[in-house]
Parts: sequence; C-alpha cells; structure tokens
Amino acid sequence: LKNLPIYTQEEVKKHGKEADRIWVTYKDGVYDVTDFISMHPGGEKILLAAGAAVDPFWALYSQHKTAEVLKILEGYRIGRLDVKDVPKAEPDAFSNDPERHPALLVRNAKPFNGESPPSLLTDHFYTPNELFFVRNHLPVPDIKTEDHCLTVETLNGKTIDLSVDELKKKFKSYTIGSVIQCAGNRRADMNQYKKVQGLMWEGTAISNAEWTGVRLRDILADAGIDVFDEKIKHVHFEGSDVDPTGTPYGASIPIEKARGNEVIVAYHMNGVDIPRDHGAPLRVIVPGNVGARQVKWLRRIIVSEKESDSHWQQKDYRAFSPAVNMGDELKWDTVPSIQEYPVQCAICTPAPNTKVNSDDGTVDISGYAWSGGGRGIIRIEISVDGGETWSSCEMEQEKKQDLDHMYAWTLFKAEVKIPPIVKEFNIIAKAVDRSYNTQPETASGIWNVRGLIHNAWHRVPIIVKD
Ligand code: HEM
Ligand code: MTE
Ligand code: MO
Repeated sequence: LKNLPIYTQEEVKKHGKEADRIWVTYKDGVYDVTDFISMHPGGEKILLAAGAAVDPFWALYSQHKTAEVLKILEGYRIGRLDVKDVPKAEPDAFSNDPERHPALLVRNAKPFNGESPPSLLTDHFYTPNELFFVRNHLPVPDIKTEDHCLTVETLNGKTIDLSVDELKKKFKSYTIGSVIQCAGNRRADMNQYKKVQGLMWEGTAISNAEWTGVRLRDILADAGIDVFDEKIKHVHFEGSDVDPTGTPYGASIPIEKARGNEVIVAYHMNGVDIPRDHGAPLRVIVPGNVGARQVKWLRRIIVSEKESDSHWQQKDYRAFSPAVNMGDELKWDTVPSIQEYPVQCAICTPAPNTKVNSDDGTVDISGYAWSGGGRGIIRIEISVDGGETWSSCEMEQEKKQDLDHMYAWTLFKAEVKIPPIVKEFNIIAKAVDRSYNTQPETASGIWNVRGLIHNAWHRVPIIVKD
C-alpha cells in the first residue's frame, strides 16, 4: 500500500463522470471504479461521486460501511489521497431521527432498519406501533402536520394542493387492516441457501396494522382526474425524504390498483397519528402489495402513462431469475417491478435452536401467514418429519375481511409432538392462499441475486435434550 502513488483532489477530479476511467476517493484511498459501475446494486447513483469523494454519500447510505463493501472497494485501489485533501468527518444526517423501541432488532442503524422482535410479534393481531418493523432508505423527515402540503398532479401537469386538515374534512374516512412486508423479508434465509446482496432481514420485516385515511380515488376525482382515462396507466407517489441531490424516495402502482376500494392515503396507524418512522403525517397504504410501494411522508401524487422513474421502482425491488448471478450485469428493464406479494408464512416462536426436553412431549409454536392481492389464507400446515406428514394449525383472522379481500395477516398457533428418539428436528411451516397458491419447498427455484420475496417453507431447528 505504501508504494502506491499519491494523488491530489485536483487529479482525481479529472476522472469525473465524462472521463474514460472513473475514480472516486474514500477517506485517504483513491479508487478506479470504472469496471464496477454496471454491477453497482445502487445503480447510477454511484456516478454522483465520480471524480470526488464517496464520503458524503456514504454518510447517508451507511450500508456501505461494512467489511464486505470496503473489501469490494479495496479491489479497485489505485493510490492514496494527498493528506491535505482527505475529507473531514461528515455531520450526522440522522441526528434528528426519532427514538426507537429497544426491542426492535437493528439491521442497519443509519438509515434505520429494524425488524420486529419475533418473540413478541404474534402476541398482538395488530402490531403495536412501537414494535412495527421500520424500513428507511434515508433520514426521517421532521414534518409539522400544519405545514404539510399534499400535491396532486394531473396528466397535463395541473396541480392541486391539499393540507392534512382539508384532506380529513373533504373526504370520507376508511379504516383497513393491512400488512406491510418488505420485499427483503427472509433474505438471510435465502442467503444461507446461496449468497445474496442486501440487508440481512430474518423473518420479521413484516407487521400488521389498522390504517385510517381517505381513498386515493376520491382524491384523484376531486382533482378532476378520470381514473378510467386510458392514458393513465400508473400513479406515482413521492416521499418527503430526499437524498443529497434532493431526489425523494418514490414509487408507483398500476392505475387498476390505484382506483380500487382498498388504497388509501392514511393519517392514522392503529388509531393514533402515524408515528414519524412510519410516514407522519401522511402515507399511502396499498393493501396486498409489497412494502416498497407504500410511500411514507407522502407529499406528491402524480398520474402518468409511465411507471415512476425512481431508483426504487426501476433499479431495485425486481427479482431476477436464478440464472442471473452475483457479479453479472443486472438488466433491470428485463424484469417487472414487484407489486403483489406471493404467499408467505413463517414461524415466530420458538426461536431457532431452542432446546426442549423430550419429556415435555410437545412444543407450542406461533407464526404468521399472508398473501398479496387480498388473497386470504385458507390453511397453514406444520411438519416435523421433513415434509412427509403435515398437521393443520389454528388460525386467527380479521372477521371483517373475507377470503377475497384479506389484507390483514393470519396468525397461527399449534402444539406439535416432539418426534421420538431424535436429538434434533426441524419444525416446517407453509401456507395455502385463496388461489390455492402455496410455497416452494426450498429456495433453489426462486433464488435471486438481490434476495427478494423469499417464501420457501420456513424451517426452525429445535434441539432435543433427554
Ligand atoms: C448499494 C457498493 C458508491 C448508493 C451498494 C451495495 C454495494 C455498493 C456493494 C450493496 C449493499 C448491500 O448489500 O445492500 C458501492 C461502491 C461504491 C458505491 C463500491 C464506490 C464508489 C455509491 C454512491 C452512492 C451509492 C456514491 C450514492 C448515493 C447506493 C444505493 C444502494 C447501494 C442507493 C442501494 C441500497 C439499497 O439496497 O437500498 N453499493 N457503492 N453507492 N449504493 Fe453503493
Ligand atoms: N417511503 C419513503 N418515503 N421512504 C422509504 O424509505 N421505504 C419503503 C416503504 N415506503 C420507504 C417508504 C419500504 S422498502 C418498505 S418495506 C416500507 O416503507 C416499510 O414501512 P415501515 O417502515 O412503516 O414498516
Ligand atoms: Mo422494503
């Protein structure tokens, strides 16, 4: 390392995004990352740092500050940065984030990503707000409800502004029980089958709440938008959380979904104002779809012929074929964005590797199941012999929702017999939804580089003591 050349910031600057070779710096390192750009999981955002330091960007995207990412970066090292040019420590962009419940399992601190504690998750049909999992991509906005403005934009660019108060007064309110599940839920499990890239969520990047708000289609109609206009194919949502270039988090959903009964702009979560981490004062709830489309801190709604061009709509949250491997170029436009979720089910208690006594005879288990598109869960089955034989579980569902409009989850319980003689066994759970869809046995056929929508049979190893 000592023998590597020393460069000044001036020299690095010549390798900006128009140059043949693209350089970046991190702390006192100089890197030629030209060959990495097409493989970057964060897409072309990497070019924001071309010819300059990644430090201010990584201060906001601190998922880069892992041994693994630093190792990738070191592979492109070409030199050292002149001491006088080494950037000072960045101010903490997350210092105004809200406090969180200590029971959340932190998968990344800044931006905050915390999983619900599995040992508590099945105690409540509606997850208490404090224990609801959190998935943030950026610092949490601090919005005064009185100052917030929701802008609706029509096809010809006309805009209508609504305050939170106006929204509440103008439109009829609806309450709906609905799950939010991150597309990365159970990624750690898929990673054990074969390495994937992303936040290592275990099985509880999912929670269920009762949301109150007004119908999206009522807001659109009020803005003079005809939701059956054939030119309108998608509805975009823009958050108030922005990256260093001022670009907000964004996503979109198809118009058929947007004009349905169930999509609302919510202001209450379990009967109280939505907490900051979950989108205060307004967020869109898209029941039955993946978490990424349910934009928090909602400030703009746009109807359009096209999908949102947000990074998170175009270059993330799309699941590739198992034929696409780590390091391959990711051709994002060859796969559609994830909208509805497939059928999912996981055991929350007991925890993996729990020790039981063979004398106990049985083990109590609990967990959740859910499917996208409002498809209710028709049954959940458990096996302790590797899937040879199955027994059914007792289910708890929301009585207001029927099997064709079931957006809340199903909680389940069972008492399983400890198999004789064995020193160890797996409890396996799987669910069947309203369309008789069920889950794949293993990750082999659904493995994808970004580790998305993992829904193979959930297996929890149990140790038997005599
Ligand atoms: C994600 C590497 C620069 C934005 C990632 C990941 C890697 C990586 C390995 C995947 C992390 C994971 O496992 O989740 C690098 C390297 C860089 C670089 C080696 C050196 C130049 C940047 C810059 C930005 C950026 C300058 C500017 C904002 C992102 C974003 C993601 C990402 C948005 C996706 C995070 C998500 O999953 O939501 N990067 N990155 N990266 N990177 Fe970078
Ligand atoms: N909305 C904004 N504005 N910013 C975000 O980072 N994350 C999305 C979605 N909406 C996100 C967002 C993702 S990927 C998920 S899984 C859900 O919010 C998580 O919602 P929660 O934090 O309330 O659990
Ligand atoms: Mo997510």
